[in-house]
Parts: sequence; structure tokens; C-alpha cells
Amino acid sequence: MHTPPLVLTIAGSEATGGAGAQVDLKTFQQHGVFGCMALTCIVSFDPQDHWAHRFVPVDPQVIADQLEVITTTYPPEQLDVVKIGMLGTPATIETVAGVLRERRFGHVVLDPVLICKGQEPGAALDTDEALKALVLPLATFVTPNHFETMSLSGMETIETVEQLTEAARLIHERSGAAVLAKGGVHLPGPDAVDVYVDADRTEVLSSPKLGDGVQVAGAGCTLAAAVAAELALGATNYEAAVAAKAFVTRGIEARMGSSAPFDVVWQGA
Ligand code: PXL
Repeated sequence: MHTPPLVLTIAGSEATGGAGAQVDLKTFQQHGVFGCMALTCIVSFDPQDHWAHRFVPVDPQVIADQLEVITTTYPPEQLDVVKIGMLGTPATIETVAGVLRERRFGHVVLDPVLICKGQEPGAALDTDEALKALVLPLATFVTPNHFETMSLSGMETIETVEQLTEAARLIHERSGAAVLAKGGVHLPGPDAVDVYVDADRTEVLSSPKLGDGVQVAGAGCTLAAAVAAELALGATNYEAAVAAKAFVTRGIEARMGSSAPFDVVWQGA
């Protein structure tokens, strides 16, 4: 019998396989970690409308059912790491937060997916507020992108490494979680810079920007999933951050093109 480490992802489907739960499961498998999944929503880009997001939430009861069977099948000593991706509605967030309060996971890796195109702005704002109020305080590790770092920190501009660091510290102080704030291609200069902050250390992680600024989808999902997999394998938060960034960098180098207007990360690199 095998006894691989386990990770649960609570995330949405992105049909083309470039983002969302599909990316999480591929990333887990690539790390030798057994993945299970509670699906929160189904996203189908609309090729007739500039690849806008068509978004259908899964019924909160069905999400609760999935989490019930997963947490019953795998007791805490077997399944201690959860990764949270797109939740999408306040009702979904309440359901997921309820389960996280009941079943205390040792590691809660939150990719704070805030805005999904194709949603009503009003609904998206409710969703953002619910995520900040109900899920962020339960996270042990959070991986905001440039926009999400501004939103979670309340800072209006982040254009330098110093500002990114200050924002990451603010998010750490507010949530208590380890923070990997992703500057990505948004800060000027030749490097993709991320900042890691926890109670003990602040580290700037840099790697050269790749691919002449071409948009690569799925990098955020891949990064957070790789962090979760590394934690399940026994890494510390900081070790997980460093290894996950290297994994995503390799996946972006080996990115895959298609008829969509963006490339996607190849997790098999
Ligand atoms: O990359 C963010 C993301 C996460 N989850 C799902 C998505 C997307 C972006 O399209 O569709 C399901």
C-alpha cells in the first residue's frame, strides 16, 4: 500500500485546463501528492465574447456534501493541508468557512481569487468582503497577486519592492498567515519579484521575467497548489514558497500555446 501525503483543493473548474482545480490536481500529482477536490463553481470562457468568464456556482449544499465525504474519508492525521482557490459567491464562502472552522486543518493555503470577470460588480464586492472577513482569518498561508495585495492591504499603489514588502507585512499582521505577495510582471525592472513575509522573516524572491511580457494563465493557481503540495511533503512555509516559485518558473518557461489569447503553464516541466 502507498501512503502518499494528501492535499485537498476547494476550487472551481476552468474547462480548458489552464487554471483552477484542474491545475491544482496536476500540480499535486507532479509533486507525488494525492489530490482530492471539492468543486465550487464552473467557469467556461466565452470564445464569442473575448474569453469573458461564464460563471456557474455549485449549490452550497453540494459543496458541503463533497467536503463531508472528503473529511470523513480522510481523517485529520491523513489529510492536514487544504488549498483554497476560487470560491465565487458569499454563500460558497460561508459554507467553506464553516467547514474550515469545524475541521481544523494544519495548513490552509489561500489563493485569494477576488474578482472574476463576468460577475456583477456588486456581487463581486460582496464576495471580496466575505472572503476577507470569513476565510482570510483562517488562512495559514496566503498568495495574493498584485491586485489582490492592494485590495487586502488597503494600499492604493504598489510600484516598488518596498511597497510590495510593506503591503505583505500589513496582510501578515492582519491575518497572521505567511504571505507570498506576487509582484509578477507588474513591478518595473527585469525581474519577476515576489515578497515572502512571516512572523520571523521577510524575503524578496526574484527571477528574470520570462517571455517578453506574454500573458500566462494559471500561474497563480499553480503556485498556491505547489505551496500546498510542498507543505504536505513536510516543507516549512518559507521552503514551500521558494520551491513553489521555482516550480512555476519552470512551468512558465515550458508554457503551452493554443487558440486562446493567452498561454498556460505546463505543470509537467
Ligand atoms: O486564475 C484564477 C482562476 C481560478 N479558478 C478558476 C478560474 C480562474 C481564472 O480564470 O477560472 C476556476
